[in-house]
Amino acid sequence: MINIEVCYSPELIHLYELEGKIVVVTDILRATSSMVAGLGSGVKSIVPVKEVVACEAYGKQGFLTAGERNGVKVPQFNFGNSPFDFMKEENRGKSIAMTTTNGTLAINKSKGAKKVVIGSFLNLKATTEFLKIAQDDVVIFCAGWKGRFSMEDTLFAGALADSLKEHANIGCDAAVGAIAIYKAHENDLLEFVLESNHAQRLGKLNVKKDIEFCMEQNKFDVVPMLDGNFLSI
Ligand code: 3SL
Repeated sequence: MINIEVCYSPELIHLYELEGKIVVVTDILRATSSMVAGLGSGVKSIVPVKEVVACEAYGKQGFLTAGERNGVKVPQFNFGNSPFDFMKEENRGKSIAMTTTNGTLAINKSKGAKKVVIGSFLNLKATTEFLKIAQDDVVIFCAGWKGRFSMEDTLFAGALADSLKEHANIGCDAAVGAIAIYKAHENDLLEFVLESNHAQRLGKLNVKKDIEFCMEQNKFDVVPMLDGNFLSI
């Protein structure tokens, strides 16, 4: 039986053994939702980088550039962090360099794992099926917000752990807690997330439609995976 753990923050990931395991990175609002939406809509690859300057360097090599700081588009980039930007027809077949406050940082902190995959509600079922077949131990890694716990990532961790629990050992209290929070709110997920700190932050930036879209389930049958520095499907 596989073992499932949940890590609530990049500040805690050093406490987890990643070697030989699959890490599922999640940043529901909005980085991993945008990645799934983009790659599921024909984007060729995404390079997640930690810093704006690294993204700009990829831009000079012909990559599209995307990302935010504090939720706001980096001015010199092609687009910000809205899933609707990533799904644009004109991005098909293109490669995007992306940097975000928390999501791309978490991906870069996962690189010691056997495999790093990208999870969101948009590809929940596909991620579940992938993990059932892979049969490796799993760490669900919540990107959080600047080192803090975030409700939307925890809900996804709970949903994913819950969907695997008949095939897995729930290996830590963080996973038990995430499942309990998810089960308490599985029928009012969007309403509950709209009350979260980050949804409130994004609400001030006028991107409620992004939040609603990121909470939709199973719109994409893809599991983006990191190969070197590149995410692709
Ligand atoms: O922190 C991140 O990675 C972003 O997803 C944050 S935001 O939703 O774009 O503000």
